[in-house]
Amino acid sequence: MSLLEINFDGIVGPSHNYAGLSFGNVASMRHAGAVSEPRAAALQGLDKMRSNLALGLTQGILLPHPRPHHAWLAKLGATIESADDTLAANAMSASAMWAANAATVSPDPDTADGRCHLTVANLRTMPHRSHEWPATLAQLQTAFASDVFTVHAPVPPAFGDEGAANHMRLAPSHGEAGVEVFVYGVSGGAFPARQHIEASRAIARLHGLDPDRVIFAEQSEEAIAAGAFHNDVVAVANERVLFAHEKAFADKQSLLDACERLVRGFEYVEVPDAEVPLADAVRSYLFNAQLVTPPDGQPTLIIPNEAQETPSVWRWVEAHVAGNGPIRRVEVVDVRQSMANGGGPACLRLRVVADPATVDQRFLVDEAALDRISEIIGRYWPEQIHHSELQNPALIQDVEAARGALLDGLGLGHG
Ligand code: SUG
Repeated sequence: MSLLEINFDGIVGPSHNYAGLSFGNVASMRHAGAVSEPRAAALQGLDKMRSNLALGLTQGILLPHPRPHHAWLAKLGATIESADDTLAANAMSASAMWAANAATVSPDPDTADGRCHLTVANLRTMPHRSHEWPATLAQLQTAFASDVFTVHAPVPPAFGDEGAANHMRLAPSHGEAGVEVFVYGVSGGAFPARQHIEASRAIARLHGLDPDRVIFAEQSEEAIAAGAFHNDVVAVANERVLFAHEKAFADKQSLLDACERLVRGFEYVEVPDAEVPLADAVRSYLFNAQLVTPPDGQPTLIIPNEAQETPSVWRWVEAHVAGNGPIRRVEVVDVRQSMANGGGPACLRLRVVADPATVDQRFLVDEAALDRISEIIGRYWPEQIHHSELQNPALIQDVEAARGALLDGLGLGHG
C-alpha cells in the first residue's frame, strides 16, 4: 500500500458570485458587489489542477453543492423567491469551492486505529458556510467509502470549526507518523476568530491522535485583525517544513520548540514582517500557497499571481529560491476569481494522505478527465453574475442545470 498526498480541489460552482458575505475576509469585503465570472473561475481552477498534474502530483476533485440551497431556506421559512437579498446570497454562495474548509484530515500513520479520519467542518461562524456541511458529509462518505477511512459528522456547532485551513501536519515524509498542529483563534480584534480550541481538541480525540504528538497553537490576534481569518493565510506546512509569517502565531517560540522536539529534521522558514508586512502577506496570499513535494523531490511552492505582483513578496521569494532554503521551486498560478473572494491556491484544496486505490475513482482526475470537465464548464457555467441577479429564475435554472450536467458527466448522478 503506497501512501501519497492527494490534493482534492473544489470545482468552482456555477453560482460563484461576490456578495461580500465574509466579514473579516478583506478580499470578500473589498469585492462586494463586483461582477463575477463563474466560467472563468472554474476554468482557472482546472488549470491549477493541470499544472499540479504536470508536476507529477496526484489530483482529486470535490463537487459544487446544490445551489440555491432550497432545504436550508425552507428551514428558515423562506424560498429563493421570497428571501431577502442577504438570505438569498447566503443560499446561493459557491463557497464550498474552498475545499480546505471541508474537513480536517488525519492520515492513518497518525491514528490509533490505523484508519484515515476525516471530520467535516461545521463552518458555523459564517451563515453562508454554515449550511455546507451536509453536502460535504455526503460527498466525503461517497469518495472515502472504503473501510480504510472513517468520515465523522461535524463537531456540534457550540464550537466553531473551519477544517484543514487551521490544521497543519508535519512529518519526515507524508507516509510516516506525523505531528498534527491545530491552530485556533481566541480574539481577532474587530474580526471574528473562527476556529475554537474546543473544536480542535474534539477532533484530535475523535481521530485517535496520540496526545504527545498533537500541538495546539494560538493564532496571533494581530494576524486575524489583519485579515488572516484562517491560519492558512499566514502559514503552510509540508512534510518537515513549516513556512510562516513572523506574526502568524501568538506564541511562536513554544510552537517551534515543540516542532523541534517532535519532528525529525524540522525546518522553519520565516518571513519577517520587516521584509513582508502582514498587510502584503494577506493581500498577496504568499502563504496560501500549496507547498508540495513532487516525485522529483524538489519542494515546490504554488503561489497566486498576486504574490508575484506584490513587490515585497516577490523580492522575498526570489531571494529564497536563489539561496539555499528548503523551497526549491516556485510555480505561479492564476486563480484571480477565487482570490477576489479570499480563496488562494491552498484554500481550493483538501489534502488527504492515502493510497489512491482506496478512493472512489470518480473523485480522481487525469488530463482526459479535466478535458471532459472543462468541456461541461465551457458549455454550462454562466459567464457572469451580478449579485443583484441572484434571485433571477433564469439564472437559477442555469445554475441548477450546470451542476446537473457536471454530475451526470462524472457518473455521480443528481446527488
Ligand atoms: O470562508 N470566502 C471564503 C474564503 C475561504 C478561504 N479558505 C481558506 N483560507 N482556507 C471564506 O471567507 C466569500 C464569500 C462571499 O463574499 O461571497 C467567502 O466565503
